[in-house]
Amino acid sequence: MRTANYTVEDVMVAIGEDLEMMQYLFDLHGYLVIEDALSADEVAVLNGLLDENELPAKGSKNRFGSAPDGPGFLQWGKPFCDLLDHPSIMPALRFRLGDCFRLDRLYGMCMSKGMRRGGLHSDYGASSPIAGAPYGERYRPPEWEMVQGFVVVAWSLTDAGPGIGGFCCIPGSHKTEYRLPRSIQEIGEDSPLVVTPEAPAGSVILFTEALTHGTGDWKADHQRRSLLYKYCLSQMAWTARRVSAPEGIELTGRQEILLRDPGDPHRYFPSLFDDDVTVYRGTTVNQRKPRG
Ligand SMILES: O=C(O)CCC(=O)C(=O)O
Repeated sequence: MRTANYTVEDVMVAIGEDLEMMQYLFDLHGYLVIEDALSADEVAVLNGLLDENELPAKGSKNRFGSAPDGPGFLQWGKPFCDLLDHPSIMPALRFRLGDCFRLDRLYGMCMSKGMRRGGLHSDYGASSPIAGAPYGERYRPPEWEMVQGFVVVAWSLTDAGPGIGGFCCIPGSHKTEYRLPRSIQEIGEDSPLVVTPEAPAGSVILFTEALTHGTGDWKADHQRRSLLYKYCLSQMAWTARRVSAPEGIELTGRQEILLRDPGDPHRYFPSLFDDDVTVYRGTTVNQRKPRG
């Protein structure tokens, strides 16, 4: 384990890395890559299940297995459900989202050689479409506007990175109070400010939705395969629709919590980090037991 000798380019950390360092790097850059988050066997099993489920044809749309509106690709097998609370990601999700968070939506992305990029965007903060921030003026979100409560976990099932394509972003952009300049928006990943992090098969990229990010052109002969699980604070939601539990697949208690409706943390939504999850008067409250 490295301790203090990181450079500003470092975003790739190892499993078991010092959490303090991971937290700092995530906060600094707005994203983090965890190397070898999945074993080679886990990657092979997930890819095998994707092969059985016929991904979109070459060159056609790049998303598959989306939810809400059903369980999405969770229905394709237990290994997809086991990614919901995989031990490789839970410590990092916890330091970004606290003890109470939920899965808001998910989808997969596949791309074949020559497929074109997706524009740079962020869902929260100065560059989000709902903020309506004027270009070139400092934007301070009003008190009611949430900025950092969404984290995307993108599992890489095939190699992605510089010279290949995939997820790209402007490191640190989640902190800026200025809207993305139009000149950068126009050239997207060709801007020297945009990086495409190395994300080999088995690694996972975590990023805040306040980060300016996008999809680069896919240049490799192999297919891009990435599974995106989008988590948010328990009291938040992107839509009124929900990801439903897959049929015929047994979920753990913690996975069931992740699929719950939104609720105030601890009061109406239990901690994910407490084994003592107790149903209390129709709601679930951790560490509180019914009387009598
Ligand atoms: O992984 C990618 O290609 C980018 C995903 C994206 O744009 C998003 O999550 O909004």
